[in-house]
Amino acid sequence: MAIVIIRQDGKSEEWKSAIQELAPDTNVYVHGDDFPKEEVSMALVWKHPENSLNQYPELKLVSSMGAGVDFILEDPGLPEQVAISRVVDPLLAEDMSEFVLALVLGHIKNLNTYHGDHRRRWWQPIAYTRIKDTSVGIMGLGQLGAKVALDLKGAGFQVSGWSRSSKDIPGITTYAGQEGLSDFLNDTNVLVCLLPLTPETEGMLDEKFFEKVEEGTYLINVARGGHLVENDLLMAIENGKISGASLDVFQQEPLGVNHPFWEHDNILITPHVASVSDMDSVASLLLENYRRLTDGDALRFEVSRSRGY
Ligand code: NDP
Ligand code: OXD
Repeated sequence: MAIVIIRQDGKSEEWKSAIQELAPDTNVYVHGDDFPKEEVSMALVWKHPENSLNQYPELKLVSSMGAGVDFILEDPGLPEQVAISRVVDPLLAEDMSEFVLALVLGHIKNLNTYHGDHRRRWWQPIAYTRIKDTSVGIMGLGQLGAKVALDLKGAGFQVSGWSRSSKDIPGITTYAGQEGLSDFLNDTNVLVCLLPLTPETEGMLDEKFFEKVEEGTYLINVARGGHLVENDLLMAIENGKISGASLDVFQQEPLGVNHPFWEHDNILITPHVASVSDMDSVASLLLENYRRLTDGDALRFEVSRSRGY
């Protein structure tokens, strides 16, 4: 039994060290090195190359090294019989919550606009909005969305949330399914996308969707670039349905140098950093599932292939 790490961002060796420090007796390999492939029972992946997983004949479990699994399920070479799991870490949820809080506050206090004005040496006061007068709507009330919702509520915002199945979260107005979407959007000044990317949610932030939002809604997308039809956002900002956006994720990452988002005054760009897997904390979670796999115990944080998350 062994673990293989498959990533393309140059961080595999660092992860290998973090895992081996916690479990010195475990065989941990880096994809691309020379080692017996048939030893590997668990693959730890982050945006791995297509058709790398099917090189491991004894693979039983593929774990994302982050919260999302969209890139695993999209791999045409994903072996059919393997289980899939992901990272569920309170630290990841805390980091996401802090990031979203920063973006919402920056928006209601006009910080992005002042940043542009500063560059132009313009002294131009703008009316601000108070926390208690701001309704934030969270799309996706899972591990991250629910934490964000509760923390924003605790900070004094009016908060609602939308998910696939009904939820009962104290202090949060919740809506579910397509039938609840319009009411949810009517209730929202700032919309935060924290959905997983699935065939159902792909491209859902599109022209038709933007027609349904309240005039002047602000969009925060910290989920996946695939949720957003990027040209439709530009049109929605042009026609005033959307007042602006903070975007952490994009159809193509890194965002191309000629992309129109870079030049847009009402769009704040961050480079997919809302919440980054903490190596020490995540290494021990990944090892716990490896131990469970090895001992034949039930796995944690398994993903449903049919739901797509
Ligand atoms: P979860 O799987 O815990 O939660 C997903 C939520 O989305 C659930 O509430 C689910 O509803 C809801 N949902 C799924 N499909 C639909 C649908 N069709 N309609 C309505 N609601 C739906 O995910 P996490 O909270 O852990 O993570 C969310 C995403 O955040 C990740 O998939 C990842 O893409 C992104 N992410 C981004 C990061 C960044 O740095 N930018 C960092 C970490 C994650 P229900 O509860 O009913 O099942
Ligand atoms: C994740 C991410 O899914 O970093 O964890 O986007």
